Amino acid sequence: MQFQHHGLSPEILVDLYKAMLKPRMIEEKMLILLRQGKISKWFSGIGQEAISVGVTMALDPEEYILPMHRNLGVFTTRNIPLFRLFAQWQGKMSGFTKGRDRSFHFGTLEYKIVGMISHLGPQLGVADGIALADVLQKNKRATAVFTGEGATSEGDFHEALNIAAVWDLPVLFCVENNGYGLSTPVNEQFRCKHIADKGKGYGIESYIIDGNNILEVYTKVKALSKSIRQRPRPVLLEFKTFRMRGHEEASGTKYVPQQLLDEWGAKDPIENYLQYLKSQELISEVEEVALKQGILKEIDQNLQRAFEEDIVQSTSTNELNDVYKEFIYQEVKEKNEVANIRLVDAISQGLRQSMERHSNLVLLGQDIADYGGVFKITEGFVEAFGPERVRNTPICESGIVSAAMGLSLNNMKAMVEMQFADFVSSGFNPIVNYLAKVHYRWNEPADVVIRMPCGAGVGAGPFHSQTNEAWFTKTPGLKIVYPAFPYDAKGLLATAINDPNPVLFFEHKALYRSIYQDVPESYYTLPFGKANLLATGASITIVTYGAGVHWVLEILEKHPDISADLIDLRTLQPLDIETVYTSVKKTGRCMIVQEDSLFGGIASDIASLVMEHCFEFLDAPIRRVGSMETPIPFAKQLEEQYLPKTRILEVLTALLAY
Ligand SMILES: Cc1ncc(C[n+]2csc(CCOP(=O)(O)OP(=O)(O)O)c2C)c(N)n1
Repeated sequence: MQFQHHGLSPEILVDLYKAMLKPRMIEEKMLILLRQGKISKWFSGIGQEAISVGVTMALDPEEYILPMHRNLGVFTTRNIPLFRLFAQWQGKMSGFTKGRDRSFHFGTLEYKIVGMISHLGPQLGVADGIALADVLQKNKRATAVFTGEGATSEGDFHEALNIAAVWDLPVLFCVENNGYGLSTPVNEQFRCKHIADKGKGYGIESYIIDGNNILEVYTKVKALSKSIRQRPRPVLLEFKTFRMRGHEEASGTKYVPQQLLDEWGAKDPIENYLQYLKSQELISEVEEVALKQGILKEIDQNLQRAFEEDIVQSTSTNELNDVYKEFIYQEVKEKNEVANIRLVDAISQGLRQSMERHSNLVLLGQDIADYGGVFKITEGFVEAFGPERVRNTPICESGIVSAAMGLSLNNMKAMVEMQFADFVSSGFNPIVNYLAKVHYRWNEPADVVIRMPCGAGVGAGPFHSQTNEAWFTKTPGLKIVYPAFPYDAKGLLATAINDPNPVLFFEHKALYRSIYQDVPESYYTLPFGKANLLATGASITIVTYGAGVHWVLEILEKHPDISADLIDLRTLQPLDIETVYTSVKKTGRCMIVQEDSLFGGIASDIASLVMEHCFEFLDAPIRRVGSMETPIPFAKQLEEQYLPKTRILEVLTALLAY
């Protein structure tokens, strides 16, 4: 192995060795503890230390690094106190996740580290968002994100590189090609010769670096990070290396030919570098021994501290309180001037006023810039706020939701417009696994609003008509808003943007241009978790939201003899179930109307809650009305048959006669 010092000072040359030695020695200790049953799982980075250490040493301390499961060297090089790392691995309080997540699945903004989620790929898009925030805030900084060669097969890799390319984001995409993704060798993972070959496809620079040679890693990354700070652009780096141990310790290396292990064993990044330093007389035997003793002592002392710490204790209240970041609702009262506008106008106005109030708010979405979005909500926004804050995105929902997460981690707020709510399925993973869980896992909120133009009745067929709120009401950590009127939509959108938690904001397309209301022209907010009682009556409680509200209103108008409480939920998470209980206790009957197909929807949960809490007050069974259990058909007659609108009166009448 050839080492060239590239004029680096003796101190740096030795520091690089020290920095690699520490994670190696920690790992060796962990392997012993694993055998003793004192820790549960271990993902080894032995043999790959030069990459984590070289990249981290090359970056400035205030630059973000997004490591994966084999990058212990990132954490140690950023000087995280070892007892905190050990406590993290033991699920203890001094760790970074209060015992809620394991191993390297955490971030710590104190050290500018943003750890992975198990799904690997979303990490790459998060790096894009962090880098975008740096560019927008005029910080001349680079961001480094790690991935294995296996995870480059995920769509997220493609999306993140493509986004970074079209937006000229200063991201170092660091691929550690260690030969295997669990048991799958590279030739079953991709067809090109090198991962670096893929850079060309994205129109970005790429380099192959010997990942076992610390001097090559450090000097190349140092030069590239300097360059991309000055001239922001992404760079793809393929580090050639090898995974010397099993995917995790329990899975072994039986499938790896011994010859490969021998070849790469001879290229050990630490041992070879030590010999080089000795040949240059930069380190002596005595210094080497003293260094190792020092690290060993540090490990033992810190381990003892972590072992001595009590196992984590919590209460269910504590756990529940950490799902969301605390948000103290600030009421902003409306002024008197009103205009009679449509739902679509109210949303546009609310969004525009939020852009004026929050200079760190960035809008992301397909065709939202000059084109104004397919529903024209952002028409004129580019002129008002500039193309940096109103950004057309490539068609890549997962990458963009991840980028929104990254913006939030780096002091910005993000609003993502799904072109149609249906397409959120392509961004589902980062929403339910990253945004929803990040505050509970490591106390950082996802300050992201995702706008969801949804709903049927517009003859748009199975992929442009869904109202898919139930995909998300299931997931703790998300807030779900679903207004039925322009006034509510404007005020609730303002609150959604103020709230630092991830909010899915549903906007019914069929209501966009059909529902008018007098709406205050000034900025105002409305609170989450407060249903609206739209009609009062004695005989039955009707609970609904979105288009359902207008269907029921139409029926009540046509049948003034029906004496009903009509509750518009407005937000589904938080859910104002108390208003429902109060009403049911008065009326003794309850019907819930939802537009989505019935099974597994919010109506089922409300029915259960009412049954559990109001059983003695009920004079009739609770009835749910929803769409048929089919995809949404295109032809008008079929769509009408699918939707519940024509079945509401029948159920209502039956319930009243019960
Ligand atoms: C979306 C997803 N699919 C599968 C897995 C299971 N899994 C975890 S790591 C891994 C292999 C990753 O290989 P690579 O990206 O090369 O990284 P390495 O482990 O080699 O460092 C697999 C299949 C996962 N965590 N997430």
